[in-house]
Amino acid sequence: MSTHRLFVALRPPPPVRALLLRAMHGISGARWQSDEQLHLTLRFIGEVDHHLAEDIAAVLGALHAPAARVRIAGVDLFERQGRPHMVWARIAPEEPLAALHRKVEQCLARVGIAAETRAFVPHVTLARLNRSSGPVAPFLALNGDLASDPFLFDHVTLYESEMGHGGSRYHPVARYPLVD
Ligand code: 2AM
Repeated sequence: MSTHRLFVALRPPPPVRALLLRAMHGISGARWQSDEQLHLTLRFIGEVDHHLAEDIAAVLGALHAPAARVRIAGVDLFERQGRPHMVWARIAPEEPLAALHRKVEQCLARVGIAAETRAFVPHVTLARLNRSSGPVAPFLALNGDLASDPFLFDHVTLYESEMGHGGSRYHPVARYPLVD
């Protein structure tokens, strides 16, 4: 049976994506995210069958949570095995995002999705790096303090991820409004 690779995310509004996209250059060999790919994952679900995908889409309809007022608060690096692995944007404050993460987790528990064991680290991935990527220090020196005006995450999106050779494509499956 076919499966669906799902995740729940927040989509930055257009002016915030434009700010991020303007900053996204200056590391040779980096795989920069496209506008369509920019998001903040609240909960990665992974592969589920069609029936569970429908149950997840339905149960998220019960998500009654406040919209999160936040801002872009800098750009940073994740390392893996001592090498730069990913460039990402920080969103602050983190508490409203952590609260949303917990609410999504509670909804998913109702359809039998086991609680996540990894710590929730809110981030918007900007670029994926590999061994052949160029130095990141000049980019970080320029953008480490990248900041936006405050903005609102006013809905949550359930996405399906389709993995391909040119990177993943993310298809919105359903949107759930947050309360302003
Ligand atoms: P990333 O951008 O930090 O890699 C779709 O793949 C989204 O789910 C991405 O935001 C990705 O985070 C996240 N993701 C992918 N695999 C994951 C995993 N195993 N655990 C947590 N998040 C994951």
